[in-house]
Amino acid sequence: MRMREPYDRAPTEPGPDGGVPWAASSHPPGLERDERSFITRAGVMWILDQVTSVQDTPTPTRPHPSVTTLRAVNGIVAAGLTIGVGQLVASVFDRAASPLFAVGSAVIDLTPKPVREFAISTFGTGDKTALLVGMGVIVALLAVVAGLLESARRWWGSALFAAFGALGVAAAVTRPAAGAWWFLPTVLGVAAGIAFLRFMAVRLDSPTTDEAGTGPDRRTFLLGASGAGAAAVVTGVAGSALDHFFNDVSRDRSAFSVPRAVNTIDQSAGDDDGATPFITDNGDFYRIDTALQPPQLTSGAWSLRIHGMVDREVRIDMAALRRMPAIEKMVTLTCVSNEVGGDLIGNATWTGYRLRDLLAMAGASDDADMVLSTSSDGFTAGTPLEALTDDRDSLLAVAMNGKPLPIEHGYPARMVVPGLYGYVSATKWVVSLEVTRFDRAKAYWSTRGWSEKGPIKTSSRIDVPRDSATVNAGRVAVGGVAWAQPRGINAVQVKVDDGPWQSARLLAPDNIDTWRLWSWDWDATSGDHTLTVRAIDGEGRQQSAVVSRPDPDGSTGLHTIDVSVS
Ligand SMILES: Nc1nc2c(c(=O)[nH]1)N[C@H]1C(S)=C(S)[C@@H](COP(=O)(O)O)O[C@H]1N2
Ligand SMILES: [Mo]
Repeated sequence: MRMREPYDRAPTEPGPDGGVPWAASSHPPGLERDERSFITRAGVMWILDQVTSVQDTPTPTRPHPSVTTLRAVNGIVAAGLTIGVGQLVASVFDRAASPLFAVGSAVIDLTPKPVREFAISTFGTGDKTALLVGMGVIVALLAVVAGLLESARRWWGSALFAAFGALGVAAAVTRPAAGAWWFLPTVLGVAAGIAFLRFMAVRLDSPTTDEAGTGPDRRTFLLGASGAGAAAVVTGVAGSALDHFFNDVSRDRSAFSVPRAVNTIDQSAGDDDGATPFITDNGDFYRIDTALQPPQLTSGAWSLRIHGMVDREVRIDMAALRRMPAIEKMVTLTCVSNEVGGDLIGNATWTGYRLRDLLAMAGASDDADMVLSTSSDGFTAGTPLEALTDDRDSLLAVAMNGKPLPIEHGYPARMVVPGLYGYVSATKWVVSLEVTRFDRAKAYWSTRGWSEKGPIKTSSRIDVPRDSATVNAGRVAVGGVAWAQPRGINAVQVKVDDGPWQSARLLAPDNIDTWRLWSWDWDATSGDHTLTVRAIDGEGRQQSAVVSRPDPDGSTGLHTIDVSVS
């Protein structure tokens, strides 16, 4: 049982110039300086007491936090400080250099294939948030260990910080886009963390602090911990504010004018009674990439280097690019990780420049068969040279559905290649095209067990009714999408239970490079039913019914849904 400590002791403890510094600025009129500082200090102590569970009425079940708890808190606050300072320092140069993002990005790059697939199928586009939360939990646990160790065995907690600092530095300097100073955010962050950890451990371990965590140094600790905790938050927030100030490209993007295309495509030609909109809104478009934070690249800072097996190396900036004729084209992007029935697919109108024209400026060697494209954050894709030079009009796109590319979709420039999965072709934030050969270069996912070539497999999906839906007997509208870029879709068929395949109606527009909307009227009878869909591509070939996983070159199998009819 513990009693509240008498606060009237507080004002007699001298602060600098007899008061406390934070009382000096704003003060209620009519109070003497001593009274002000007393009130302020009493206020701070009151708040501290609330957060540390000291009660007026003796409550033996809620004692002071024990010194063990305080040691754990010490570790957590020190870790918070490390991360906050790291974010702040990184923001001045490049936020990707912060220990948090560098380690997170390294984890993404090192994630084994099954784990990545699990993450994408479990968290979808929220996989990055899930990673950050997971990292937060691990950091917190390690921080607690460090806090306890620092007291149990002097310097061991600091050593743990240093060890993880070394990991952070290793992660940062080995990022593909790393600059020479990328070690700095981690080093300064860890230095701040260790300084705090050590300083506070001395207070906590002083003879005046007993096992129950009481004693004068406890106050020092709590003040210090709250201060450092606040500092961690402030540096973190200031870091992201500075980052916005220095690196945010949203203003640059708003000022970017979409080039006028020399061709026009008829946007009104589509039937509008599809189960899914033919054009996917930018905001609804799936996003898949390895970037923990989308790279921030202004249109002025951007340029594209075309090099390798070429007659002459070319570097083209945005101004030069804009002098070329722009075209627009509807293309459905598809992710190789898309499961049967999945939603990692979207269709947009892209405005951009023919990659064929750009490659022609450099003059690709006849010996070359691959273009290794690289993004500003070091992602690479290996695309067959032919897919970029034949008449499918592969694009270096700068606009998506009439708007500058959204930052997470590759602003200011990305590749869009009809007919190939995104991982081998759709490089966002693209800054380099190396003309090379498949037997000389390996792209990001090809070094991680995925197929070198990624032609899109014929597939189809039922969007209405939803799986497990209940519908009324009678006429039920069934509909969805089917795709086989760049072969197009000849037919879509639906079957109920083990019944015969029945032809669905294909909606306009009919494009070989986009998905095709379809609909089918079902005369539903009561009971539980399974609906299955399959597509026949433009070459007359049926979608494969063999069930296979996305890994290594795209899933196959037929999409089915269960519906109960009442
Ligand atoms: N820079 C970069 N570009 C990238 C990727 C990436 O990880 N980094 N992922 C690719 C993959 S796997 C796909 S499916 C498409 C997705 O494009 P979206 O996010 O615009 O839908 O981008 C491709 N381009
Ligand atoms: Mo993908």
